[in-house]
Amino acid sequence: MPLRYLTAGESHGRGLSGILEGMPSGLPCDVAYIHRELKRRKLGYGRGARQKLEDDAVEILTGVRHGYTLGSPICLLVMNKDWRNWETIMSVSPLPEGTEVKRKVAIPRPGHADLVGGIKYDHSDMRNVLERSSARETTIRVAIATVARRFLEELGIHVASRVVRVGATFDPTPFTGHVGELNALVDESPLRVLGKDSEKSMVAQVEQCKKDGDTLGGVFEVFASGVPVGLGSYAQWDRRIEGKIGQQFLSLNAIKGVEVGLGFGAAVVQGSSAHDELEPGKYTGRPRYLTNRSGGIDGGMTTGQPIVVRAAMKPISTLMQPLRSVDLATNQPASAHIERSDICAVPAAAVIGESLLALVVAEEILEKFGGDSMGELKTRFEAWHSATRSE
Ligand code: EPS
Repeated sequence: MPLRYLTAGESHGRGLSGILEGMPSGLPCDVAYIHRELKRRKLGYGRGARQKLEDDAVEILTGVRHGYTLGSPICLLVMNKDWRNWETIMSVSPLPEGTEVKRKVAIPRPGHADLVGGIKYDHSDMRNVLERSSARETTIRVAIATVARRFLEELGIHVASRVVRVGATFDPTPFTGHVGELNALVDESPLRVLGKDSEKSMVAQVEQCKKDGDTLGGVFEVFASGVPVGLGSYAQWDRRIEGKIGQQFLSLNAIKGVEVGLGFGAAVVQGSSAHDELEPGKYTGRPRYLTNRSGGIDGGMTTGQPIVVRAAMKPISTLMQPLRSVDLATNQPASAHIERSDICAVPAAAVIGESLLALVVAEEILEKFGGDSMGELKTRFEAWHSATRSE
């Protein structure tokens, strides 16, 4: 049975909920572990005021007993503290006759879902669009994915991330360490970046954008280590694991590009510099790779080397110095709607990217090894992993 999950909730509604179906029984699962990842999602210089407002305390409503999963659906809940300021605006019940509805959105923000969402769902008040299209949804997606992350850690698989670009500043610092140690290295950095010089330049850019009422995007890199050989398949288009990774990352707000391994860099080199040559392994009797230009994926399947994914995030769509737009009520030129927002959310997107990669790897592991309990799955996983792992 595939790993499935759904989320629900609006940014300023009562709360956010999510259901994860397909996780085996016997997995340790507690709110403290999930809450730690939700706090990491708030990281980053340039994050908006909402992050200070919310503590994102998560409740586990179902599927867990005495700290372990039951094998039944896991329902998580994160209440919005900000709801108390939006009770009338976001009231589920009809408002009393004559109540003025505040914070209506009639002027779309270029780059967000406002205009197209209003057309698609026939909403004249585009708040009905932005409330669900907001990146606030990633709060519950990270909560759900953190259960999958814990599942991977039980199997010795770790995910981590770092920022490699903010606006005009690229960080050339290579990361060659252990994936499990990366987050401790970068979480203290205001932009979650390895290079100190790059960090200074990125901070300066965020400060300038704050002064100019502008926003910034960038590029982040996500790793998964300890991944077994053979997740995904070349046998059918929709089983290629890089396709699933692409869908997950492109489903995240503001992501406009995804690459695996060398990615677009592979387009500018010759084959002799693009592929991972092999040599006889010293200990396993199996070939070992000399490089990891493939980013841990060849032919739709994991190679056993670390998965490396990079994603390009466009700048946040809400500018305090608003862009040109149109008042849909009058079809007259107007400045775009302004909503509380971030200046730069690339560090947060990197943390969310860890969750997205964890969801894909967990789904593929369950697909390959099956198992209704952690014991059953671990036996199969360990047998396969020890017989096929690359050096
Ligand atoms: C976000 C919550 C949102 C935004 C931001 C990210 O909360 P609010 O709208 O109340 O400020 O701060 O969302 C966006 C920038 C966006 O364009 O959707 C969060 O929790 O990540």
